[in-house]
Amino acid sequence: MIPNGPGDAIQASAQPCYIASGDPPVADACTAAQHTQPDFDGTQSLYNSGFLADGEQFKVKLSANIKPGTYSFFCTLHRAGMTGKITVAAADAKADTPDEVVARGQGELKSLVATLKPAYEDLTKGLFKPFISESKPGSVLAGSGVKDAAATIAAFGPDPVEAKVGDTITWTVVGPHTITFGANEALRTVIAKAPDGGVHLNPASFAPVGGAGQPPPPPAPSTTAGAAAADTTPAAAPTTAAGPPPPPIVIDGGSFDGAGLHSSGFILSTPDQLFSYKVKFIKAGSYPYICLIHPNMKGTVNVA
Ligand SMILES: [Cu+2]
Repeated sequence: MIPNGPGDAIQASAQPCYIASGDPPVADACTAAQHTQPDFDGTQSLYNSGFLADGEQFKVKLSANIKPGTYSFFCTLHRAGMTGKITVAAADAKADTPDEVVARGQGELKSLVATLKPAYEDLTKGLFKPFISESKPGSVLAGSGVKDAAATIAAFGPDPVEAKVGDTITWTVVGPHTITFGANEALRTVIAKAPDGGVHLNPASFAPVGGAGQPPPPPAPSTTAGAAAADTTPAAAPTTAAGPPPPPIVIDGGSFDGAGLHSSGFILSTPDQLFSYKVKFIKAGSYPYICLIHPNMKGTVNVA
C-alpha cells in the first residue's frame, strides 16, 4: 500500500479490488467493476478490502463453490507483520462457531499481551534490551517490541520526562513512528480516504519540521532496499550473529522553544538499524507530543 520511496498510496492496494484472474493494475486503481465484492471462492487472483480505517468492518462471504482448504491473507500496510489464515471445512464437517473464534482470538490476545508485558515495563523505564539496557536521563523510547511477537508496542516511555532548559532529549525509535509537538488535527490523517474513494498519504504528516529527518539506512545485507523501506515489523533479529548491535543513527531535530509545529517526520527504525531523534529544549514549559501514525501514542516533556 505504501510505495518504496516517495509517492502516494498504491491505489490497487489501497482501494477495494476483486480480480478473478490476472494481475492488478500497477499504477491505477482497479476499475469500478473490480470494486464490486463477489463471494470468495478461493480462486480469485486478488481479493482485497482496500484500506480500512479504525472501526470499519470487512465481511467476506464464502462461495458455495469454495474448496475446503487453508486460505492465507495479510494486511498490505503491515505486510509480513500482520497475517492470518482461514481454514474452510467441507459443508458437512465441523467448523468453529463465531463464538469459538471470538473466544480463541481473545485467548491469543491475552497471551500476546503477556508476551509483550515485560518489554512494556522496560519501556516505561526507557529500556529496550539488549540495545538499551541502562536507563539514562533524557533517554526516551518511541515504541518497542519483542522478537517474533505478532504485535508491537505503540507507546512512549518513560512518560512524562523531566528536563531543564538547555537539555537535550533523545528518543530511540522502534517501529514506524513520529515524534510531533504542536500538531493540529489535519496532520493526523497520515493515510485517509478521499470522498472519491481514493486513498492518500498526507505528505505533511511524513515531513520533518525543525530538523533534518531520517537519512536513508545504510545498506543491509539481509534485506532488499525495498523491503527495508516498507517493512513495518520492528522485531526482526539483528543480522550479525556476533558482536554488539549497531548503535542507533542519531537524527538531529534541532532546538524547540515550545512554539508551533516541531516534528521528526516519519521515522522507520528496526533492530537491524535503529534510529534515534534528539531535540534540545530551550524554553521552560510543559510540552505534549504525539505520534501522528498511532492515535493513542502520546507523551509530555516538562522543561523547568
Ligand atoms: Cu507511533
